[in-house]
Amino acid sequence: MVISSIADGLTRGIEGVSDSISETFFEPVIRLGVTGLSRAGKTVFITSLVANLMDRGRMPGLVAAGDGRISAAFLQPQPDDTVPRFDYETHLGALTGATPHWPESTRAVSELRLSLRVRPSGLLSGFSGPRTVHLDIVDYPGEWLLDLGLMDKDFATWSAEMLTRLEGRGEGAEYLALAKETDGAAALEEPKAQALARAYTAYLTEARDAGYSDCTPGRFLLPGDLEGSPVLTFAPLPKPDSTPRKSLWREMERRFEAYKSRVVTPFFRDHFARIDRQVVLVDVLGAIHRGPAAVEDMRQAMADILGAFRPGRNAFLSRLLRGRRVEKILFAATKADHLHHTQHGALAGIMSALMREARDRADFAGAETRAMAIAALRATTEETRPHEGGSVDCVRGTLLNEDGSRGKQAAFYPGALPDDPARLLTPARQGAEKWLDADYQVMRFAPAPLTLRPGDGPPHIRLDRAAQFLFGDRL
Ligand SMILES: Nc1nc2c(ncn2[C@@H]2O[C@H](COP(=O)(O)OP(=O)(O)OP(=O)(O)O)[C@@H](O)[C@H]2O)c(=O)[nH]1
Ligand SMILES: [Mg+2]
Repeated sequence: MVISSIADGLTRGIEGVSDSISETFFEPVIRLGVTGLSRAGKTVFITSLVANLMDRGRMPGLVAAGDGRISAAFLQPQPDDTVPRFDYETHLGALTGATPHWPESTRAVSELRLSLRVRPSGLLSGFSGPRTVHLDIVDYPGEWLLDLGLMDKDFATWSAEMLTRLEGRGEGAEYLALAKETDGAAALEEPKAQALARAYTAYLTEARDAGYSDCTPGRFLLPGDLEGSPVLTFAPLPKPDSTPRKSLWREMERRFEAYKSRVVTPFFRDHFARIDRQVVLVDVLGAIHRGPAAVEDMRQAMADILGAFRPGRNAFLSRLLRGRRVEKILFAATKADHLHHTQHGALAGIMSALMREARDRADFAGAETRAMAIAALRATTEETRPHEGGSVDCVRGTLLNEDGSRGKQAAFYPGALPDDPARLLTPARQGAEKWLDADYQVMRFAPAPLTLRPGDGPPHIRLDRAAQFLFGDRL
């Protein structure tokens, strides 16, 4: 499937450039945002989605594909010339090569345009020929959404809030001590500013590794090509009594404002504000495995991230969106191939409950929402094994060693997820240290070597249903 489709996509793509301009008005564009915290599975999701839209044999749940109305799918040059292209071919090569491996971590926004030739359905089908629908897929780190909280704050307010938060955290002690002995009224010395920013970044890194998700400014952790630039060289400070011109405080304040206007605003304006449909990927199983604190932290991070989807609360975002809104949001618990299908319902239930708590605070400005358990790339097969006189439903796959090499084949049972999500979410919220009735395991599996029938994309779980919810109505 792979080679022919890519080659096909390339030649067609080139044809496409010349005739696309006049047609643009008649060709609907769907901008699909794909986000999630780091390692949630964004890259694998996009790669497998695109591969499965090119070869649609495993996409019966996408109605237009099931009905055979999609006659072609091809990659085209994306419309945004300054955004890095999602490196589909490299990621697909990683996942489907002779010794398949997971793709590298990606740390910035990227975009890909997939165009579909679709025959209309229903009454219109006899009257009009196929149309082209463009799917612009935008991959961006969920962490960047957390910066929205900075937009309606000034430096003094943000500093005070951050320093208070650090008080309660062991990870923050070192930075706090440094900030307290710093005189913000003194004249700016660049090495001092850099040392503060470095120490604050070190705190953020530690806090993130400890499982906290409220780690702003988000770009400190994922700086990309901004690394070392003044917009990333600030840190929260206690406000001195006087803040003379050219003081450290004044310069930090200026850089904070620059971060908002030069880093955060362009992201929301150029990417976020243009999204029509959104999928938020969540590694629920990974969090459950790490324990109640990780689950609670993830719930809070989700609520913060999802704040971006209720623009009414944020003056900055309301101005930017001017009434535009995301029409559908899918919350997908990823990596469901770690579980036997008999447990997928429970996983979707937990995803839904996590999302419901966030939704209680806002209605997502009218967006339609859904929760699902999916696996973008299925790395396991199911197996029922005898166990203590009964049987147990497992999954089997190739284990992934710590160093990334492929380990041995193993059957694996992660533990029974409760049917009632409250059995996990309540102790998490109450600050339990470990799960009471059960222990949940997670293994990392390597992607399985694939031999695909012509017309079939890579194996997945419910990727077709996810696609149907996200954009099936527009095909
Ligand atoms: N078994 C299984 N593992 C998956 C699946 N999707 C992702 N993973 C695992 O999750 C890891 C992260 O996936 P990515 O797609 O790179 O995640 P990401 O969100 O793009 O991560 P960053 O680019 O680092 O933000 C992979 O290396 C795999 O180990 C899946 O469908 N099944
Ligand atoms: Mg990625």
